[in-house]
Amino acid sequence: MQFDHANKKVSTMMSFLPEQLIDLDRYPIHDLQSEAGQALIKRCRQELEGMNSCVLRGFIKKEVEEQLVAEARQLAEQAFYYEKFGLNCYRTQDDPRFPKDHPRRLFYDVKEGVVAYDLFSVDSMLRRVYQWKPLADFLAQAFDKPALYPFDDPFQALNIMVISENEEEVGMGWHFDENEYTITLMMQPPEQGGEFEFVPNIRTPWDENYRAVQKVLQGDREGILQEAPEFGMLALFRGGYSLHRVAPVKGKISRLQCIATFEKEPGQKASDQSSINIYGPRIREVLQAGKKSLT
Ligand SMILES: O=C(O)CCC(=O)C(=O)O
Ligand SMILES: [Fe+2]
Repeated sequence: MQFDHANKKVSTMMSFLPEQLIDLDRYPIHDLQSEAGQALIKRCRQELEGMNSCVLRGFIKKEVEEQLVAEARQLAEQAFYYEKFGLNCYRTQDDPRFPKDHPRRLFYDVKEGVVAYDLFSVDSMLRRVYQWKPLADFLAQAFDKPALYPFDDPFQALNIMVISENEEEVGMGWHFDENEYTITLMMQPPEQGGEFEFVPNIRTPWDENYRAVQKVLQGDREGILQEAPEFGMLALFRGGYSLHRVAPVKGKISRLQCIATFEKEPGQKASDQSSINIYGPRIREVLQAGKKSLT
Protein backbone atom coordinates (compact mmCIF):
# COMPACT_ATOMS: atom_id res chain seq x y z
CA MET A 1 0.00 0.00 0.00
CA GLN A 2 1.22 3.50 -0.80
CA PHE A 3 0.32 6.95 0.46
CA ASP A 4 -0.45 9.17 -2.50
CA HIS A 5 0.59 12.65 -1.26
CA ALA A 6 -0.96 14.51 -4.19
CA ASN A 7 -4.42 13.03 -3.65
CA LYS A 8 -4.03 12.55 0.13
CA LYS A 9 -5.36 9.04 0.09
CA VAL A 10 -4.14 5.50 0.42
CA SER A 11 -3.99 3.60 -2.85
CA THR A 12 -3.24 -0.03 -3.51
CA MET A 13 -1.75 -1.40 -6.72
CA MET A 14 -4.31 -1.29 -9.52
CA SER A 15 -6.14 -4.56 -9.71
CA PHE A 16 -8.35 -5.90 -12.48
CA LEU A 17 -10.97 -8.59 -12.83
CA PRO A 18 -10.58 -11.39 -15.40
CA GLU A 19 -13.16 -9.78 -17.67
CA GLN A 20 -11.03 -6.62 -17.71
CA LEU A 21 -7.77 -8.49 -18.32
CA ILE A 22 -8.79 -10.86 -21.12
CA ASP A 23 -9.46 -9.36 -24.55
CA LEU A 24 -13.05 -10.61 -24.76
CA ASP A 25 -13.75 -8.68 -27.96
CA ARG A 26 -11.12 -10.71 -29.73
CA TYR A 27 -11.57 -13.92 -27.75
CA PRO A 28 -15.19 -14.07 -26.49
CA ILE A 29 -14.67 -16.99 -24.09
CA HIS A 30 -17.51 -15.70 -21.90
CA ASP A 31 -19.98 -16.16 -24.77
CA LEU A 32 -19.08 -19.39 -26.53
CA GLN A 33 -22.54 -19.83 -28.00
CA SER A 34 -22.18 -16.66 -30.06
CA GLU A 35 -21.01 -16.83 -33.64
CA ALA A 36 -17.62 -15.41 -32.71
CA GLY A 37 -17.37 -17.84 -29.80
CA GLN A 38 -18.10 -20.80 -32.06
CA ALA A 39 -15.55 -19.55 -34.61
CA LEU A 40 -12.93 -19.36 -31.87
CA ILE A 41 -13.59 -22.95 -30.77
CA LYS A 42 -13.42 -24.11 -34.37
CA ARG A 43 -10.10 -22.38 -34.90
CA CYS A 44 -8.60 -23.87 -31.72
CA ARG A 45 -9.75 -27.39 -32.58
CA GLN A 46 -8.46 -27.16 -36.13
CA GLU A 47 -5.04 -25.95 -35.05
CA LEU A 48 -4.80 -28.54 -32.29
CA GLU A 49 -5.90 -31.24 -34.68
CA GLY A 50 -3.37 -30.22 -37.32
CA MET A 51 -0.34 -29.14 -35.33
CA ASN A 52 -1.07 -30.02 -31.69
CA SER A 53 -0.66 -26.35 -30.95
CA CYS A 54 -2.82 -23.25 -30.87
CA VAL A 55 -1.43 -19.86 -29.92
CA LEU A 56 -3.81 -17.00 -29.06
CA ARG A 57 -1.76 -13.80 -29.21
CA GLY A 58 -3.05 -10.83 -27.25
CA PHE A 59 -5.31 -13.03 -25.13
CA ILE A 60 -4.46 -10.70 -22.24
CA LYS A 61 -4.78 -7.04 -23.15
CA LYS A 62 -1.65 -5.02 -23.75
CA GLU A 63 -2.99 -2.22 -21.48
CA VAL A 64 -2.55 -4.38 -18.38
CA GLU A 65 0.94 -5.62 -19.23
CA GLU A 66 2.62 -3.45 -16.62
CA GLN A 67 0.41 -4.62 -13.76
CA LEU A 68 0.54 -8.30 -14.64
CA VAL A 69 4.25 -8.38 -15.33
CA ALA A 70 4.78 -6.63 -11.97
CA GLU A 71 2.83 -9.40 -10.29
CA ALA A 72 4.74 -12.11 -12.16
CA ARG A 73 8.08 -10.52 -11.27
CA GLN A 74 7.20 -10.25 -7.62
CA LEU A 75 6.29 -13.93 -7.61
CA ALA A 76 9.43 -14.87 -9.55
CA GLU A 77 11.54 -13.47 -6.70
CA GLN A 78 10.29 -16.41 -4.65
CA ALA A 79 11.07 -19.04 -7.26
CA PHE A 80 12.66 -22.30 -6.24
CA TYR A 81 15.48 -23.25 -8.61
CA TYR A 82 16.03 -26.85 -9.40
CA GLU A 83 18.71 -28.45 -11.47
CA LYS A 84 18.11 -31.66 -13.30
CA PHE A 85 20.99 -33.62 -14.71
CA GLY A 86 21.10 -36.18 -17.45
CA LEU A 87 17.67 -35.74 -19.01
CA ASN A 88 16.84 -37.16 -22.40
CA CYS A 89 13.86 -36.06 -24.47
CA TYR A 90 11.82 -39.05 -23.27
CA ARG A 91 12.71 -38.49 -19.58
CA THR A 92 13.91 -42.06 -19.34
CA GLN A 93 17.03 -43.62 -17.78
CA ASP A 94 20.11 -44.47 -19.78
CA ASP A 95 19.71 -47.68 -21.71
CA PRO A 96 22.99 -49.18 -22.95
CA ARG A 97 21.14 -51.45 -25.39
CA PHE A 98 20.91 -48.44 -27.72
CA PRO A 99 23.95 -46.99 -29.57
CA LYS A 100 25.71 -43.95 -28.01
CA ASP A 101 24.20 -41.41 -30.41
CA HIS A 102 20.65 -42.74 -30.16
CA PRO A 103 18.07 -40.10 -29.05
CA ARG A 104 17.42 -42.18 -25.93
CA ARG A 105 21.06 -41.64 -24.98
CA LEU A 106 21.45 -37.92 -25.74
CA PHE A 107 21.38 -36.20 -22.35
CA TYR A 108 21.42 -32.61 -21.12
CA ASP A 109 21.05 -30.69 -17.84
CA VAL A 110 18.50 -27.99 -17.02
CA LYS A 111 18.18 -25.29 -14.39
CA GLU A 112 14.81 -23.60 -14.01
CA GLY A 113 12.91 -21.60 -11.46
CA VAL A 114 9.39 -22.45 -10.46
CA VAL A 115 6.86 -20.62 -8.29
CA ALA A 116 4.27 -22.81 -6.54
CA TYR A 117 0.60 -21.84 -6.40
CA ASP A 118 0.51 -21.25 -2.63
CA LEU A 119 2.78 -18.22 -3.15
CA PHE A 120 0.19 -16.43 -5.32
CA SER A 121 -1.68 -14.00 -3.05
CA VAL A 122 -5.44 -14.41 -2.52
CA ASP A 123 -6.12 -11.32 -4.60
CA SER A 124 -3.59 -12.22 -7.32
CA MET A 125 -4.90 -11.27 -10.76
CA LEU A 126 -3.31 -14.38 -12.27
CA ARG A 127 -5.04 -16.58 -9.69
CA ARG A 128 -8.36 -14.93 -10.52
CA VAL A 129 -7.94 -15.49 -14.25
CA TYR A 130 -7.02 -19.13 -13.59
CA GLN A 131 -10.10 -19.67 -11.41
CA TRP A 132 -12.49 -17.84 -13.74
CA LYS A 133 -15.04 -20.43 -14.80
CA PRO A 134 -15.39 -19.25 -18.43
CA LEU A 135 -11.67 -19.98 -18.92
CA ALA A 136 -11.98 -23.65 -17.90
CA ASP A 137 -15.15 -24.00 -19.98
CA PHE A 138 -13.44 -22.50 -23.00
CA LEU A 139 -10.38 -24.75 -22.63
CA ALA A 140 -12.62 -27.83 -22.36
CA GLN A 141 -14.31 -26.91 -25.62
CA ALA A 142 -11.03 -26.07 -27.34
CA PHE A 143 -9.51 -29.42 -26.35
CA ASP A 144 -12.83 -31.12 -27.12
CA LYS A 145 -13.36 -32.49 -23.59
CA PRO A 146 -16.70 -32.75 -21.76
CA ALA A 147 -15.37 -30.46 -19.00
CA LEU A 148 -12.16 -29.17 -17.43
CA TYR A 149 -11.58 -27.90 -13.90
CA PRO A 150 -8.76 -25.99 -12.23
CA PHE A 151 -6.42 -28.41 -10.45
CA ASP A 152 -7.27 -28.48 -6.74
CA ASP A 153 -3.64 -28.88 -5.73
CA PRO A 154 -2.34 -26.13 -3.42
CA PHE A 155 1.09 -26.12 -5.11
CA GLN A 156 0.81 -27.46 -8.65
CA ALA A 157 -2.37 -25.78 -9.95
CA LEU A 158 -0.83 -22.62 -11.41
CA ASN A 159 2.89 -21.94 -11.51
CA ILE A 160 5.34 -19.45 -12.88
CA MET A 161 8.32 -20.86 -14.73
CA VAL A 162 11.48 -18.79 -14.75
CA ILE A 163 14.05 -19.43 -17.45
CA SER A 164 17.17 -17.28 -17.49
CA GLU A 165 20.29 -17.06 -19.60
CA ASN A 166 22.79 -19.73 -18.68
CA GLU A 167 26.18 -20.83 -19.85
CA GLU A 168 25.12 -24.18 -21.21
CA GLU A 169 22.56 -22.56 -23.51
CA VAL A 170 20.02 -25.25 -22.77
CA GLY A 171 16.80 -23.31 -22.27
CA MET A 172 14.25 -25.98 -21.62
CA GLY A 173 15.74 -28.83 -23.62
CA TRP A 174 13.98 -30.83 -26.31
CA HIS A 175 11.36 -33.20 -24.90
CA PHE A 176 8.02 -34.90 -25.26
CA ASP A 177 5.40 -34.23 -22.57
CA GLU A 178 3.97 -36.98 -20.43
CA ASN A 179 0.78 -35.02 -19.71
CA GLU A 180 -1.86 -34.85 -22.42
CA TYR A 181 -1.96 -31.08 -22.80
CA THR A 182 -0.15 -27.98 -21.59
CA ILE A 183 -1.60 -24.50 -21.14
CA THR A 184 0.74 -21.54 -20.83
CA LEU A 185 0.35 -17.79 -20.58
CA MET A 186 3.35 -15.64 -21.42
CA MET A 187 4.14 -12.81 -19.05
CA GLN A 188 7.66 -11.52 -19.61
CA PRO A 189 9.53 -12.40 -22.79
CA PRO A 190 13.33 -12.30 -22.56
CA GLU A 191 15.44 -9.78 -24.51
CA GLN A 192 16.31 -12.50 -27.00
CA GLY A 193 15.62 -16.18 -27.47
CA GLY A 194 13.11 -18.09 -25.37
CA GLU A 195 11.05 -19.06 -28.43
CA PHE A 196 8.78 -22.03 -28.13
CA GLU A 197 10.05 -24.45 -30.77
CA PHE A 198 8.28 -27.61 -31.86
CA VAL A 199 8.18 -30.25 -34.54
CA PRO A 200 4.51 -31.18 -34.94
CA ASN A 201 3.74 -34.89 -34.90
CA ILE A 202 7.34 -36.00 -35.28
CA ARG A 203 6.32 -39.30 -33.70
CA THR A 204 3.08 -41.24 -33.72
CA PRO A 205 1.67 -43.95 -31.45
CA TRP A 206 2.99 -46.44 -34.04
CA ASP A 207 6.38 -45.01 -34.91
CA GLU A 208 8.97 -43.34 -32.68
CA ASN A 209 10.73 -41.97 -35.78
CA TYR A 210 14.07 -42.05 -33.97
CA ARG A 211 16.03 -40.87 -37.01
CA ALA A 212 14.08 -37.61 -37.30
CA VAL A 213 14.24 -37.04 -33.52
CA GLN A 214 17.99 -37.66 -33.57
CA LYS A 215 18.48 -35.09 -36.34
CA VAL A 216 16.65 -32.40 -34.35
CA LEU A 217 18.64 -33.23 -31.20
CA GLN A 218 21.86 -32.97 -33.22
CA GLY A 219 20.99 -29.47 -34.42
CA ASP A 220 19.16 -29.95 -37.72
CA ARG A 221 16.54 -27.15 -37.99
CA GLU A 222 14.37 -28.75 -40.65
CA GLY A 223 10.69 -28.97 -39.75
CA ILE A 224 11.02 -26.84 -36.60
CA LEU A 225 8.25 -24.28 -36.06
CA GLN A 226 8.74 -21.32 -33.74
CA GLU A 227 6.46 -19.12 -31.66
CA ALA A 228 8.15 -15.95 -30.50
CA PRO A 229 7.24 -15.11 -26.90
CA GLU A 230 5.01 -12.07 -26.45
CA PHE A 231 3.21 -10.75 -23.39
CA GLY A 232 -0.35 -12.03 -23.06
CA MET A 233 -0.16 -14.96 -25.45
CA LEU A 234 -2.07 -18.04 -24.41
CA ALA A 235 -0.73 -21.29 -25.80
CA LEU A 236 -2.62 -24.57 -25.91
CA PHE A 237 -0.39 -27.48 -26.70
CA ARG A 238 -0.41 -31.25 -26.90
CA GLY A 239 3.21 -32.26 -26.41
CA GLY A 240 3.08 -36.04 -26.47
CA TYR A 241 3.88 -36.45 -30.15
CA SER A 242 5.50 -33.11 -31.00
CA LEU A 243 9.12 -32.78 -29.91
CA HIS A 244 9.46 -29.30 -28.35
CA ARG A 245 11.64 -27.00 -26.28
CA VAL A 246 12.14 -23.44 -25.11
CA ALA A 247 15.10 -22.06 -27.08
CA PRO A 248 17.97 -20.71 -24.96
CA VAL A 249 17.25 -17.36 -23.33
CA LYS A 250 19.68 -14.50 -23.99
CA GLY A 251 20.18 -11.33 -21.99
CA LYS A 252 19.49 -10.20 -18.44
CA ILE A 253 15.69 -10.42 -18.52
CA SER A 254 14.27 -13.79 -17.51
CA ARG A 255 11.46 -15.45 -19.42
CA LEU A 256 8.45 -15.56 -17.09
CA GLN A 257 5.53 -17.69 -18.04
CA CYS A 258 2.48 -19.06 -16.24
CA ILE A 259 1.77 -22.71 -16.62
CA ALA A 260 -1.76 -23.78 -15.74
CA THR A 261 -3.04 -27.27 -15.01
CA PHE A 262 -6.64 -28.26 -15.65
CA GLU A 263 -8.14 -31.65 -14.87
CA LYS A 264 -11.06 -33.64 -16.24
CA GLU A 265 -12.58 -34.06 -12.76
CA PRO A 266 -13.03 -31.47 -10.00
CA GLY A 267 -11.16 -31.85 -6.69
CA GLN A 268 -8.03 -33.52 -8.10
CA LYS A 269 -4.78 -33.22 -6.14
CA ALA A 270 -1.17 -34.25 -6.62
CA SER A 271 0.79 -36.17 -3.98
CA ASP A 272 2.65 -34.09 -1.39
CA GLN A 273 5.84 -35.96 -2.23
CA SER A 274 5.67 -34.90 -5.87
CA SER A 275 5.34 -31.25 -4.75
CA ILE A 276 8.37 -31.61 -2.45
CA ASN A 277 10.29 -33.00 -5.43
CA ILE A 278 9.30 -30.06 -7.64
CA TYR A 279 9.36 -27.08 -5.24
CA GLY A 280 11.90 -28.22 -2.67
CA PRO A 281 12.03 -28.43 1.12
CA ARG A 282 9.82 -25.35 1.72
CA ILE A 283 6.82 -27.53 0.88
CA ARG A 284 7.61 -29.94 3.70
CA GLU A 285 7.57 -27.01 6.13
CA VAL A 286 4.31 -25.64 4.74
CA LEU A 287 2.69 -29.04 5.10
CA GLN A 288 4.04 -29.58 8.60
CA ALA A 289 2.90 -26.11 9.68
CA GLY A 290 -0.57 -27.07 8.47
CA LYS A 291 -0.14 -30.32 10.49
CA LYS A 292 -1.19 -32.29 7.48
CA SER A 293 0.09 -35.79 7.09
CA LEU A 294 2.19 -36.25 3.98
CA THR A 295 0.73 -38.27 1.17
O1 LIG B 1 7.47 -22.88 -21.57
C1 LIG B 1 6.96 -23.32 -22.62
O2 LIG B 1 6.59 -22.57 -23.52
C2 LIG B 1 6.78 -24.79 -22.79
C3 LIG B 1 6.74 -25.51 -21.52
C4 LIG B 1 6.80 -26.99 -21.71
O3 LIG B 1 7.15 -27.52 -22.71
C5 LIG B 1 6.43 -27.86 -20.59
O4 LIG B 1 6.18 -27.32 -19.49
O5 LIG B 1 6.38 -29.08 -20.75
FE1 LIG C 1 6.73 -29.65 -22.62
